[in-house]
Parts: sequence; structure tokens; C-alpha cells
Amino acid sequence: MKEKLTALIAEVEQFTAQKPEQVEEFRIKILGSKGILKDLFADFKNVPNEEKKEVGQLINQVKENAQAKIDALKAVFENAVNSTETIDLTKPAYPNEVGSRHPISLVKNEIIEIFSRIGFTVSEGPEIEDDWHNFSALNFPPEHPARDMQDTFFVESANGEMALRTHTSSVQVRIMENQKPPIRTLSPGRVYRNEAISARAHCFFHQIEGLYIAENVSFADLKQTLLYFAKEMFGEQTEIRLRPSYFPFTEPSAEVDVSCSVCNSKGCNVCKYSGFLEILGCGMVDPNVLENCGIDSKKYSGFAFGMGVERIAMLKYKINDLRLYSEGDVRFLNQFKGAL
Ligand code: 2NL
Repeated sequence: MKEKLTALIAEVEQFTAQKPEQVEEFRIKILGSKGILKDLFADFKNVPNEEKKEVGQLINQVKENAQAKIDALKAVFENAVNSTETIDLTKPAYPNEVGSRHPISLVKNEIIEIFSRIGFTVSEGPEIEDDWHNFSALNFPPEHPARDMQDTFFVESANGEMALRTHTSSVQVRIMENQKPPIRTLSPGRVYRNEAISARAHCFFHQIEGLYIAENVSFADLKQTLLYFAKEMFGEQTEIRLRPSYFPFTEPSAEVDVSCSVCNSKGCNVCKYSGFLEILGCGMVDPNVLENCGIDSKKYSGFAFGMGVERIAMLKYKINDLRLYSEGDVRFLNQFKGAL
């Protein structure tokens, strides 16, 4: 009887099932009303008295182990999603939907590509800036309206002068402070201005600024560099036009238009019948700015330019509302699928 019981304990121990039906069969065989345990209990009276204690314990162990095994197997089948099918765990899940690059990234990368071919590197810097790097070093007078709360987002800080950068010129100030000319760098990044959100304005946008400082850099170098960029970006037939302008950090300064590719400069509603589209601002770096950053303005000169990536992307993809860039609407984003 003892051998029979130890063999039975081993059998219970080794039992496994592929289907819930097998668990039920096992339960009936061991614990059922005509099962093995029933017979064992019946035989128990024939066990010699001195063995009754040990055999009784073994019978109870069979009963407990069998019940535990049944409970455990039942739980496994209840948790399985589909217990009758085997699952191929190596199979890929749903066809993998690949997303698309954001148009701002696409245009930013294209601009960087174009300028990297003529030797520009990429530089980045902090989005929270101090007054010096965002304004003072760039020749902004103390009372300049851009420093006003209405135009700039200030950040709580010990000296009360930290703000979200309003342009990436702050990155270029850091480069000039830390590197020796020749400097040829592009600084792309997000910038912030305190404006009401509409189709034409947003409280943040993306800018790419370029800076070139070396000996004998002239306005002619600036103009030719921008013509090269315009032709690469908008096509070989593109012409540029410079209009005098003003920035605190450049002198002289200009605004740059490209010929309208929609109507070949004949006039259409995209260029508002002017034949030209404004794409960027530029100028010769003001000697005060060079000196502020520790560069000898008698030895070196340079040019700088800045453009809004949203604006270039609007022209390139005919996007008519700035808000589309930050709403995450997949009907908008899916249109850039496959673009690199
Ligand atoms: C615009 C015009 C511009 C610059 C940015 C610059 C930077 C340094 C020194 C001098 Cl460190 N200039 N940047 C110059 C002229 C124009 O941006 O319309 N941006 C969206």
C-alpha cells in the first residue's frame, strides 16, 4: 500500500495537460466518486494499526497534491487567450505602421544639408537663456521693446533675467565666445515669443541662424551664399532680391526675397502679386557684437542670417496655417509619409 501511494504521489507530481478536458479526466480518475482515492480510503481499514498513521498521511498528501495540481492547471487554461490554438510567438505583430518625419524636421534637415556642403557646422545651445546671451551681447539697447514682458517669456530666477530664448543668435554668441575665427556655423532650434496664437503667429517656432566670421568677409560673400542656398532649396531658376532692413545685431541689414516659383514671378495669390516671397533676414555682424564676444573687429568681419523653418516649410509644402505644425493631427502628418 505504501509503495502504491508513493507511486501515485509521483504520478500526480508529473501530470501535465494540454487541454482543460485532460484536467477534468485527471480529477475524475483521482478524486472522483469512483476514483483511486475512494478505493484507497476503502482499503484503509485493512492497513495494520501500526502503519495507519503513516499511510493516512500519505493518502492525505495524494489528495492535497492532486487538488493543488488541478487548481494550478485550471488557472493556466483560464488565463490563456485561446487554449485550443498554439501561439507562434515568433510571428510579427500587426503590420508595423511606420510613422513619418515632421515637416519641420524635413525642412530643417534639408537646410542643414545645403549649408553643410559649403562647410557650415551645426551648433546647439540652451533654450533658457540669460539676458547677456539673448540680448545684451547682441547689441539690444536696455530699453529695446523685445526685452519687454509682452514679447519675451521670462522664467522665475534668482537674478530675474532668465528667459526662453527669442532667437538662436544666443547659441552663436556662445560659439563666438568660445571659438576662434574662422567660424562657420548653423544654429537650428526652437525659439519662443509671447504672441497670441493664430494662423500666422505662434508662441514658439523654429529658427535656423547662420554665422560666418573670418578675415575679409564681405557683403558680396553673404549675397552669394544666400543665392546658392535659394537655388538649392527652391530650384536652379530661383533669383533673390535684397531689401534694406534693420536688426540691432547687424549693420547693414537686409531682408531677402526669392522669386515666386508658383507663378515664375508673374504674380499670383501666393506671392500677393509681387512676384517675390520673403524668406530670411541677414546682415554684416555689427562690430559691437564681435567685440562683446571677444573677437577683434579690426581683424575680423562676418555675416549672419536667420530664417523661420515654419515659413520655409509653408512655401515648400503650401501649408497655410502655423497651428497645423503643433496640433499632431495625423491627417496633416500622414501627408509627409515616405519623405526623408
Ligand atoms: C530673421 C532675422 C537674423 C541674425 C539673425 C545674428 C546672429 C549673431 C550676430 C548677428 Cl550672433 N546676427 N543673426 C542676423 C540677421 C537676421 O534673423 O528674420 N530671423 C527669423
